[in-house]
Amino acid sequence: MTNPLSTILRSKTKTVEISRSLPTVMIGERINPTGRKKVQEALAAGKYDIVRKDAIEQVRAGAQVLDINAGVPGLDERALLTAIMQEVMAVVDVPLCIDTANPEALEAALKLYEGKPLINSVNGERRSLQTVLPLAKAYHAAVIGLCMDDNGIPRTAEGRLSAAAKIIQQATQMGIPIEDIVIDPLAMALSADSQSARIALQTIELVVKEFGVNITVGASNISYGMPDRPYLNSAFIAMAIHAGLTCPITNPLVVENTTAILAGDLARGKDEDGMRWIRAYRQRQRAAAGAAAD
Ligand code: THG
Repeated sequence: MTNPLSTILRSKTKTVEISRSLPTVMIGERINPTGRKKVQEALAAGKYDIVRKDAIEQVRAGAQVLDINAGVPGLDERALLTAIMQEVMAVVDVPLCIDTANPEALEAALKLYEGKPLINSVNGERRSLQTVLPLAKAYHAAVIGLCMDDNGIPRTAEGRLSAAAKIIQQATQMGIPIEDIVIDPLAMALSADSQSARIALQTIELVVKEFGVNITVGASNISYGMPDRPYLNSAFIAMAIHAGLTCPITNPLVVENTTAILAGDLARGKDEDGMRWIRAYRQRQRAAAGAAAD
């Protein structure tokens, strides 16, 4: 096993370290208008109160990084992404994960950001490598590399390892430190392919063994189209932590997600004396008692 690498992210005043020898870092997924009609309508009307609430609640629930996605059909992504980031930075001070496939929006976001963000994402396609990696380098940002290339998403873990290797090779050749690359194995819906979670898990194992880099994953993707989504997501999260996941993109307001992360960390020896597990339990007890008293 390669030594665990440390990815450092920074906001104006906070530093977050992601490493396999530290507890798992939760990246909050909720600032994402995709599939949220009400949020799309509010943003189109220039209303940002939902965004601010989503930011505050996720950080309160333990998110150490927030993913920011501003993809609303028909709206200018560059203007919307920077506006959302400013709203978020006004209410919380955690590092941001800039979730866009639009290079102009990405550059505007990087220009604006005070700190060291995580770019979400680059992939192994020629055009993506050529546009995103120079931006990551110029702005000293960390970057998520998706395990796909010009031929699409490989069907095997070995194929995805090759896509990761290509991204890591090109990035490091340009002078981006390997510890600033976070690999996403790509978790796809189990409803479309019952092997998708297994392939993602195996990809994590191979990439960790070969490179020791940090690993993210969109943890709720696998349950898309299935009933009882939280149970599937939480089982997958715990298994992925065992495989080497270090910073899932997930909904911190769902207790099955936060407990799966804490349980995975405790089971992997990343929670000394189980203190984080016990503290989270007590917090939930207090919250329940408070709610009952209201
Ligand atoms: N990898 C990387 N980035 C990603 C993904 C990934 N960014 C986007 C996505 N996948 C992760 N983010 C989300 C955000 C929301 C949901 C799923 C993934 C989601 N939303 C609810 C739904 O569709 O049912 C609706 C909103 C809600 O009520 O919470 O599931 O894979 N690098």
